[in-house]
Parts: sequence; C-alpha cells; structure tokens
Amino acid sequence: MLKRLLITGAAGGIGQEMRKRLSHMAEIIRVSDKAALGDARPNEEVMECNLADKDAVFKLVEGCDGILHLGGISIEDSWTPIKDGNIDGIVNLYEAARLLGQPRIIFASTNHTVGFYRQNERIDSKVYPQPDSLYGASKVFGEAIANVYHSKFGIETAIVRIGSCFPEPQTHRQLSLWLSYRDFVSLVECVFRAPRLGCPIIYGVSNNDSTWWDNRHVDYLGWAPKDNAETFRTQLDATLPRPGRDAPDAIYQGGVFTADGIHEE
Ligand code: NAI
Ligand code: 15L
Repeated sequence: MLKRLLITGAAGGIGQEMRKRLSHMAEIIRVSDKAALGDARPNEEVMECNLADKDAVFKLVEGCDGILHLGGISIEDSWTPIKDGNIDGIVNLYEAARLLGQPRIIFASTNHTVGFYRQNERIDSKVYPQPDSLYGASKVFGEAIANVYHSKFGIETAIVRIGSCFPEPQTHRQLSLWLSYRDFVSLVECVFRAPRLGCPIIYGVSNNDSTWWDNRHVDYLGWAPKDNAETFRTQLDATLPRPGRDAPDAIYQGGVFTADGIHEE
C-alpha cells in the first residue's frame, strides 16, 4: 500500500471517479486541481494548485510516493492554457518528483498522440507519434519528459495513452477506444503493485472487440481489462447515425480532432 497517493485533475471527469474508487490504494489520498474540490473525505487531503505554479507543485508533490497525474488540458485548446497545464505543468511535476523522493507516476497521455494513424492500422507502443492537435503534441512532450526522467534518474512512469474514458462509449469510434472506469482502476492497481515498472507506454483501453491497439509488451504488469464496448453497439446503432465512410471519425484513430483547426488566442 502506498503512503500518500497524489491525484491531480481530481475535479475532472476521470478524477472525480478515481477519487471515489481509489481510497484503498494509500493511507492518504491527496486530491488536487486548480478547480474547487469541496471538503476532504475520510483519508483525504485537499490541495488546490495550478500546475503552472512551480512552488505550489513542489508543495503538492512533497511526501507522495505515488502520483496519478490526470491534471491538465484534456481537449484541443489555444496554446496558453495548453502550455500552462501540459508543458510547464509536466516539467514542474517531474522536477518536483526528481527532488522529492522519486514517486512512481501514472501519466494520463492520450490517443491523440497517435491520432493520425488510420483506424485500419493496428499499432503498438513502438510507433512514431502522429499527434492530431496541439493538445496531442503537448502529450507527446509529456511522454518525452517521462522518458528523460526515467533514463536519467530512474523515476518510473506508466505512460497511459487513454482512449475514451467515460461511463459509456459515446460514438461509434469510441467502440474501439473505450476504457471503463473499472478497467482504469485495475490498471492503476497493477501499476502501483508491480515490483518493476520501467517507463512503458500502455494503451488505456478496455477489452473491446474492435481495438486498434496492441498491449502485449506490458503483459508483465498482469493487467486484464474486463469490459467490452461491444455491449453498447446495438444501443449506439439505435440512437446515433454511423459516421459516413469519408468522415474523420471513420478514418483516423483521433477522429474529429484531425479535422479541427488551430484555436488562435
Ligand atoms: P477533465 O478536463 O475533465 O479534467 C482535467 C482537470 O485538470 C480539470 O479538472 C481541470 O480543472 C484540471 N486542470 C487543467 N489545467 C490545469 C492546471 N493548469 N493546473 C491544475 N489543474 C488543471 O479531463 P478528464 O476527461 O478527466 O481527463 C483526465 C486526464 O486524462 C487529462 O489529462 C486528459 O488529457 C486525459 N485523457 C482523458 C481521456 C478521456 O476520455 N476522458 C482520453 C485521453 C486522455
Ligand atoms: C481525449 O484525449 C479527451 O480527453 C477526451 O475528452 C476524449 O475526446 C477522448 O480523447 C477521445 O478521443 O474520445
């Protein structure tokens, strides 16, 4: 069991769920976000923090032996918020980790680091990134920082390229990408319990029939996702038209992100 697990981005969609579901993982759960988090629950500490504020991030990381790093900009945006949350934020986090006990980290990366791969390609962790947005490119930077701090200082990170982590798949594309909250929790458990982690890239996806991703290189973690987005296909077919064959949502792994422009400041 960890002594103190830090969850950044705990006010967000995934963060709120992990806050509810991970209390067994550590003696103390430290939840953080720049947005309001409400009162501390049993075995919790609440610390509001903007990831762009280096001093605040150092206070945040102090005393933590595990970090689930969900905080940051989670969709395409203009450069300044992406730079604050996903560029400065990740450097601040790893600098704090380097100097304050070298906690094991789970970094919430995204499928948008490889968004321009086609849906008819099966890819693994070795492929060259093909980001589809400033957002996706900022997460490629985060993956690179995790690697630098592993190679130079031995800090272990699970780089999780999350597909679509919501209560249910919301589009036909997400039938391939969906990650259930339950499967994300079991991944967090495997990562923090593994005797040796290293710095692997893991595709964060449930046991979906129509997956595009190969996770065989991380079999050593013993992660066995149980949910399958296929159980939602009939319901989705009944409520949502399928995207046309020429639609980005049917061609590229990153879907509509590939067709979005630059969000000017
Ligand atoms: P979200 O947008 O709901 O939550 C992100 C949280 O980060 C927000 O509460 C926000 O206030 C906080 N945040 C943003 N900038 C910050 C800053 N500068 N300082 C401190 N906190 C800041 O996103 P969601 O869906 O919960 O995703 C969590 C993480 O997982 C994100 O890093 C996202 O990129 C990644 N991810 C999520 C996917 C999904 O399907 N939900 C898919 C792929 C990646
Ligand atoms: C992401 O990276 C986003 O954080 C999430 O909101 C979804 O858009 C997801 O990717 C997706 O591609 O479905």
